[in-house]
Amino acid sequence: MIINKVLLHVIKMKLKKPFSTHLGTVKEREGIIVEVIDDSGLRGYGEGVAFSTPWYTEETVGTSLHIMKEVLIPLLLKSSISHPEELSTLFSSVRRNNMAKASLECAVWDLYAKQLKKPLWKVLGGNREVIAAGAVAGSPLIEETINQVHGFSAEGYERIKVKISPENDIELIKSIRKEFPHLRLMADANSAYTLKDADHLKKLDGFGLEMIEQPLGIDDIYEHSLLQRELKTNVCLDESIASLHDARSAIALGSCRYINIKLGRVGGYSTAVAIHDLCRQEGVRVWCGGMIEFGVSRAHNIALSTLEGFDFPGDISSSTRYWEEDIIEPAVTVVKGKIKVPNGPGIGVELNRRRLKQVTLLTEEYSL
Ligand code: OSB
Ligand code: MG
Repeated sequence: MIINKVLLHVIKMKLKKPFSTHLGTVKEREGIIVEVIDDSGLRGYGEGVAFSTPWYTEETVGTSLHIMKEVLIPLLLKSSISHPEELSTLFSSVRRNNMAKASLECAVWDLYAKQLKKPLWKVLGGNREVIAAGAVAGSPLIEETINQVHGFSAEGYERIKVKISPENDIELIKSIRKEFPHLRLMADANSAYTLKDADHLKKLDGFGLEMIEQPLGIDDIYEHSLLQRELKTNVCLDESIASLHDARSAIALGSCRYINIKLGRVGGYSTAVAIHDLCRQEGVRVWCGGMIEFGVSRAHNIALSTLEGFDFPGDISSSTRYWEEDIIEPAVTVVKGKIKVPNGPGIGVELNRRRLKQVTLLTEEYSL
């Protein structure tokens, strides 16, 4: 593959409604849209999913841009790779910075599939024509969270996640269960608890939650294994799993029964697929996480979710969940809780250049 140009578009869009966790509130989303262009003019698309500030992981839009511009893009432009798998070796001289790596790696996979004139999901070995969607409520208020759950449920979402913390957990889950006794419901704590809260968390066992995501420390694997032993509710790890090695440790220790796989958090498809394969072999279930992302990342999440092991609905919602208008066409739509996987080459969606331009703060071009 000869990649002779890379474009970065830094974009910013207002969310329709602010999204809150116990860590803070996202009102506007910045992101980086990546285009890698080959010698015949074909374009692969990726998206940098770091936030403006390091509230979720250590990376930010600023650190991603720095690592991409100063290190990763020069490496990519001067290399000659024949397959996107080779990027993990090419980028191995750079520690972590997984979201920066993933944005380029995913763009190269898209380009590679377009060169083959095949949908990316088929190139990856996926076998699902339709994937199950899932929505996440993000309000600090119980009333408003319940309203959001009503809205999602009316739109056809069959699996709904809510954010919890010690301040709202029991009351929130109890009130939702009262109105939705049979809903596939799960809770994400984004590391709001410590092991001392084990007895408190046991109180959630009676509500039939599908799982509780990342209750303990963002880089903890060991204490989650102690907690999982105490809880009936399945533990799912998100923040703690940034590599294949992390997944191996979590499985060996029995720290979780689910792993939320995010392309950005693990550095792209190579590691995402390796974690998926390992989990299947070891009987740990996986699903695809979300990052309040724009359409390019949504399209990649859809491609990833066609792999056999992604049999639990992920945090993949329609473009209209967060955006008045997305930057891709066609936008992602959810019908009866499902998303149809596009069949065009690569990720199967195009950039909506008019919309992209409206929300672009800065575009930079790098070439050989
Ligand atoms: O912890 O899964 C998370 C959004 C931003 C950062 C972290 C997380 C989330 C979500 C997914 O919960 C929300 C979505 O993309 O719909
Ligand atoms: Mg999470």
